[in-house]
Amino acid sequence: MHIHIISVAPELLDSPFAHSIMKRAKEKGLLHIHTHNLRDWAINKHGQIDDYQYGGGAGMVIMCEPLVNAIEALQKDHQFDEIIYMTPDGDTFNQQAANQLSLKGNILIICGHYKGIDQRIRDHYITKEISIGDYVLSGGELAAAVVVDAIGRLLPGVLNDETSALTDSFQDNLLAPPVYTRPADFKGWQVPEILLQGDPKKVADWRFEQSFERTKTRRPDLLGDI
Ligand code: 6GU
Repeated sequence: MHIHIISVAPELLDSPFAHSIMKRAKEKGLLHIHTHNLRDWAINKHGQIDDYQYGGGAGMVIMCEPLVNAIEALQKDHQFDEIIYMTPDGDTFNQQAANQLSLKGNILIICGHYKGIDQRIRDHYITKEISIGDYVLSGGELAAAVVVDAIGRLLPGVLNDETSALTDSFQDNLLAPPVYTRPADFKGWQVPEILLQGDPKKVADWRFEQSFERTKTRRPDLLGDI
């Protein structure tokens, strides 16, 4: 899968993909991340990409011209399945959205900054608008990193244990059950006996019960969807 990201601060996107599972996904050739600096399409030699908003008010707005030039330059070489704008007023991201995006081959993500991007770009180029939650970040980069991570780990072959993404919290609208590792007794705190006995059916039933109870107390809203 190829993910292109247009940003005014592409350095923010280096570290999130340089470690652990995302690093492995890239090394295996399963995930290709291409970052682009919007400033490369600035409208003048001062590097201008934003301007005051019509109607007045604080905060700069990213201009149409540099962003359209950036998008169209990339479109010459790539056929994007989605052009996504990261914005706090977008659709709230969740596991289902991650699952759907993980099936695409080529996506372009645009990170906003300041007051955002000119509405005409949203009207004419953007196919999906995503927020990662009800709070405001200073730019779309960290949100884009969250989305790319959530998508990247779903790509076939990225996780070592092919089944492990399926048992994540949210994948079946249930939170994940508690997990334990050695020792079985730590300071007198015991691992539940059923996990030590090794009866797979009993373990599966116990995990489902724990998931269900956890979801009921912590996130009853999720159970409404079952
Ligand atoms: Cl996608 N962008 C910004 N700037 N803030 C956010 C967000 C996105 N999602 C939640 N807050």
